[in-house]
Amino acid sequence: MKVYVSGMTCMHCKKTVERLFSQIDGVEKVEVDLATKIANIKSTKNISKEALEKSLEDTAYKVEKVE
Ligand code: 9UX
Repeated sequence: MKVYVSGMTCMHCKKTVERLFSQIDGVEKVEVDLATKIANIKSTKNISKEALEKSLEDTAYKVEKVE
């Protein structure tokens, strides 16, 4: 799945979002493309938008769209 995340500007942002999304149950692999602001997630089950939002709730990043 593809997740559009706003607020990321640097490599640290990328790493933080990748780490937080990786901690969600069922997520196997996360790769953030800083240029497009898209996090590509490989998972064993469907990850809800709510779960993604919750993982970023204490950060400056925001889930904009999930495809
Ligand atoms: Mo540095 Mo990336 O504060 O937000 S982690 S720009």
